Amino acid sequence: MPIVFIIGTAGSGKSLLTASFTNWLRISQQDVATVNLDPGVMKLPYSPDVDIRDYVNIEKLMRQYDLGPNGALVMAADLIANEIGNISREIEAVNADIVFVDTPGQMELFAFRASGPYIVEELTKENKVVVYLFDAVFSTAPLNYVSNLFLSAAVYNRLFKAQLHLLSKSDLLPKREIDKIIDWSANPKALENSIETELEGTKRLLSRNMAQAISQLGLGFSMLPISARTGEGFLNFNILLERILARGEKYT
Ligand SMILES: Nc1nc2c(ncn2[C@@H]2O[C@H](COP(=O)(O)OP(=O)(O)OP(=O)(O)O)[C@@H](O)[C@H]2O)c(=O)[nH]1
Ligand SMILES: [Mg+2]
Repeated sequence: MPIVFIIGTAGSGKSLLTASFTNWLRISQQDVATVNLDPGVMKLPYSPDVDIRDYVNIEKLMRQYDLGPNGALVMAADLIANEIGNISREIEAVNADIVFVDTPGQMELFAFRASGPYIVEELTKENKVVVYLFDAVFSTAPLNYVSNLFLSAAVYNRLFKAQLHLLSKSDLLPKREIDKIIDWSANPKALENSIETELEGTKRLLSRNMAQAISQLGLGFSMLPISARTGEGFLNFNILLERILARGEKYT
């Protein structure tokens, strides 16, 4: 029962992808479970089989400890870590073929505090995969793209699980824009060319150095366009997931 963590910056499409991809898998008769790990979410586009809001209540934490929303989310992340045994048992009891975990909107709370990697490590002893979403709309400019690349490398560095990369909301961009970003992901020279032609001054220098640093990390990198609205890319996403789970590939 592998566990797939859907991670990405705020609003990158984690919850809608969890909803529509698990629906798509269910239509092809797969036994799928969903877990909501976002304690602050008000409304979800799916009914989670396991819901962190049954364990921690943000509004109650804000009232009880006189915290603002972010303080309460930090506290919630630590409380979730304390409940990890119970949550794991709940997931195991669902007994699905594959489990999709929708992570909190505030990615930095999940990936960059101590509790996030602990949760990823301890949430059952099953095989884990991280799916990192690049929001297509925010990836068209080379500097934004390279900054997000850095974030994804930082997430890999923190969680250290097999990680695959999706270009989410691909339906919102014309095909030539999508092709350009996919080309950047597959071909460092193409990214370098765009940095040299589209940017100037400090932005060019910064992007060039960041792109080179990522390249020197030696992390293999390719990206798949996907749309949680149209279902585009689902078939290829599923093939990639199956491959990564079968072979235990690291950073793809
Ligand atoms: N057109 C389009 N819109 C999308 C897609 N995926 C998500 N959205 C929209 O983008 C917004 C954010 O989507 P969510 O799924 O809530 O994103 P999220 O990453 O879960 O957001 P947080 O949990 O708040 O960080 C919503 O308005 C979605 O309807 C997509 O593939 N295509
Ligand atoms: Mg969400």
